[in-house]
Amino acid sequence: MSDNRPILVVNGPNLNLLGTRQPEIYGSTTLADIENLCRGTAADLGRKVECFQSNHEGAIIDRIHAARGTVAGLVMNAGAYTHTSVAIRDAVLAAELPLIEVHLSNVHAREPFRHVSYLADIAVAVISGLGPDGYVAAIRHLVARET
Ligand code: CA2
Repeated sequence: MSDNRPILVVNGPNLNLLGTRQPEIYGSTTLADIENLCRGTAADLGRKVECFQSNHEGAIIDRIHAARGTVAGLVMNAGAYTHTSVAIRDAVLAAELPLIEVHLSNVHAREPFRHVSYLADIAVAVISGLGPDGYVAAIRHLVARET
């Protein structure tokens, strides 16, 4: 059955800097561009997104807690916290939300510490290396799997 609740899009630390530095890795798209892309993708499917970005682990955890029962799913680029945070993993488990883990870059083509994810095994899917298209695919998939 289809779900009318919004999809939560969370971006973690330093992703507010997108489009300003390291374009060779992360491209020239800004966070605002990505959030607008997510809004447009959801709108095409008759849905809404709620977008949240924070550089603070606790703030991300609080936002995930608040999402329990109120959103249909979670698209999250937890940035570097992906590779370190048991606490964010535990928050996703506690919130009981379907998660798609997204990364702009292909983390498996980068340093070994980026190959570790505390989220991948509790995610529906991991999308890494598709740039902003990864967010689009994640939203589409979360909506498609409801039916
Ligand atoms: O590829 C991704 O999306 C990452 O989640 C981005 C994180 C990185 O720690 C992960 O390993 C992979 C870092 C985001 C930093 O974003 C910046 C953007 C512009 C300038 C500087 C950093």
